[in-house]
This record gives sequence, structure tokens and C-alpha cells, in this order.
Amino acid sequence: MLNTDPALFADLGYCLFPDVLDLQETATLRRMLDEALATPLPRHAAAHRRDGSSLDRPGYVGEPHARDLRWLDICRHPRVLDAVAAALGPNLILVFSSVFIKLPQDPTQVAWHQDNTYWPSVHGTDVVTLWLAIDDADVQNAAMQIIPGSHRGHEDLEMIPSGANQTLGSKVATTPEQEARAVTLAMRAGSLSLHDSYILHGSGANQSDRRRAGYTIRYCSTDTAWVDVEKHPIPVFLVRGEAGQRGADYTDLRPHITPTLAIYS
Ligand SMILES: O=C(O)CCC(=O)C(=O)O
Repeated sequence: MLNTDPALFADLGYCLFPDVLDLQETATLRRMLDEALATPLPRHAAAHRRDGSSLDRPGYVGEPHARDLRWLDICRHPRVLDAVAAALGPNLILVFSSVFIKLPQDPTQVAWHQDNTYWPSVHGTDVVTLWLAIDDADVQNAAMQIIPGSHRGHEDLEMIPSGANQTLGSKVATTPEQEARAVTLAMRAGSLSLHDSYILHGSGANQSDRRRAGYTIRYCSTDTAWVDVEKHPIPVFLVRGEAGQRGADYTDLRPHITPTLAIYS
């Protein structure tokens, strides 16, 4: 049985929140993705990665919330933020987002990894990934898998090259015992999961004739975690609560503020 109790998030490292977006909101999100795949989203200055790497590649749309206000709205959606607050508390910054797409019969895999490895500008352990299902996700179309509790101790695990047909260049070596404990985060479109940034997770090949797309949004609690904005490729947005000591580094986008395109310049 998958965990749906946010009170167990700290111990298990993940939690599922069924049906957070309604059918209409989910259909709109799916249309937004179809549009972004047909015509790439704009690259405002704010979406220009300082390391020069590409924002979009096959199976991946990078930082849509820093390129289109409608995607930003999803990251600031009250019910989405309620889910994050249930795990991280009331003071939240939005640090990254991207869409992971697996086309029908797509052989590409996401090897076991910890998210924190990929984010040198993000410091602390109260950091989560929210995975919002744009399409229904299940075992056949490569729903994400996680190993519950593998975040405990918040250790940086050794990375090794991940090999062919992989979305990410590096992976963590896992034991058969760990893999036997993995759970599949199957969910209907409009549902979401949260996972700790140190938990081991990944996804297999899409063995179905159905697409599987998920919108990943990364948040931190300002109580304990912080972002080195000098090294971070996009602006960091305060989306709920208080920013703490580093507030001057973050752009205030709390609920009473209506963002305009100026935040991308
Ligand atoms: O969507 C996937 O298959 C993997 C996503 C992932 O690994 C992540 O968001 O950290």
C-alpha cells in the first residue's frame, strides 16, 4: 500500500496525494504540454541557464515555470502548495521544475539516483520533488519507483556512470534487497507525489502504447534549506510563508502577488 499520510513523509521519504487537480485543470495542463512540445516555450533571460546547457531535449522540457506564467501558476496552485506544506511546513521556495516525458514504447530509463546530487546550488535536507501526473502513470508506462526510507541519514551516495538509454548520466548502485523494497508510484493524472531529495528513485522503459508525462517541481523549506542564488541558473521564488534570513535573494511571489512577465527579465 502506498503512503498517503503526510505525517509519515519524514520517515518514509515519500507521500502520494491523489486527485489534487480536477479533471478540467488536468486537461488544461495536458494541453499546455502538447503546446510546449509543438512550439518550444520562450527563453526569457530568467530561463537562460548560466552553464549554457539546453533547456529542452527529447523527453524533457526544462524550467517551464521560468518561461511561461501558466506553468508558474501550477507551481503556485493552492492545493499543490498545501501538499508541499503538509510535508515541509509553511515557508516554501520554488527552485526548479521540468517535465519528464516517456513516449509510447520509449526505451529511455531514469536510473536509481538521488536528486540532491544534481543541485549543487541547493543546500539543506528539507528539499522535495513534487511529481505531478500529467498522464495516468502505472507500471506499464513507467511510473516512477522509489525505495522507501532510503533517504534516512541524508547521505550523499556514490555516483557511477549510468550507461545507454538513460536520461541521467549517473546513477547510484543499488542492491537486490533495496530494489525488492521499491514501490511504484502509480497514480491517475492530476494526482501528485512528493519525495525527499535524498531518496533513491528512478523509472524504467515505457512498455505501453500510452505516453507518460510528469511535471516535477522542486521546493525547499526556508526554515532550514537555502539556495546559493549566485550559482543557481534561474530565479528562486518565495511562494508561501516567510523567506527567512536570505529573503533578499528570492523573488516574492506569495499568493497575494500577481506575477507579470517582468519577473522573467
Ligand atoms: O519522471 C521520471 O521518470 C523521473 C523523474 C525524476 O527522477 C525526478 O524528478 O527526480
